[in-house]
Amino acid sequence: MTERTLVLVKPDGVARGLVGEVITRLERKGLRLVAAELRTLSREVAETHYAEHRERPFFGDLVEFITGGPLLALVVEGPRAIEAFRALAGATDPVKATPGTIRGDFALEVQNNIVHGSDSPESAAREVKLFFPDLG
Ligand code: RTP
Ligand code: MG
Repeated sequence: MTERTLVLVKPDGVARGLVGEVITRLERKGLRLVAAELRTLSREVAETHYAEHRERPFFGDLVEFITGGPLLALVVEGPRAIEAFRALAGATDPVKATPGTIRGDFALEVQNNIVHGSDSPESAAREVKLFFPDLG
């Protein structure tokens, strides 16, 4: 069954020139791009996107980080795309992420972990709508 997920190349990934690397990896896997936009998030969109973490001690830093420069928002499609992209991304903490994953290969700090991928069908539906409200 085809599924859609929201992928972000976070501001650290864009600043480090890793956009092509991320897109190459997901296309090589067989996932397909449906939408793409380079944009700098407003505080409001960032706080909505990460609302589940509102009470966490790192929330303020996370919002500063994710609004701190342009990011690349992607909608990606394919069979079990949500799980497939999370597997490509690797564990949240890049030091624990397996080498061969995006985080495992390119990052060292938990906040600056290069990519985001929706974590469930409910999150994907909410996040795709937040970033691309006009997508059919
Ligand atoms: P994401 O939502 O960005 O795809 O990452 P995730 O599911 O793997 O991890 P999640 O628990 O949802 O955390 C969201 C993002 O917050 C930052 N973070 N910082 N300083 C910290 O302890 C900490 N913990 C998480 C990371 O950027 C993480 O991806
Ligand atoms: Mg998450």
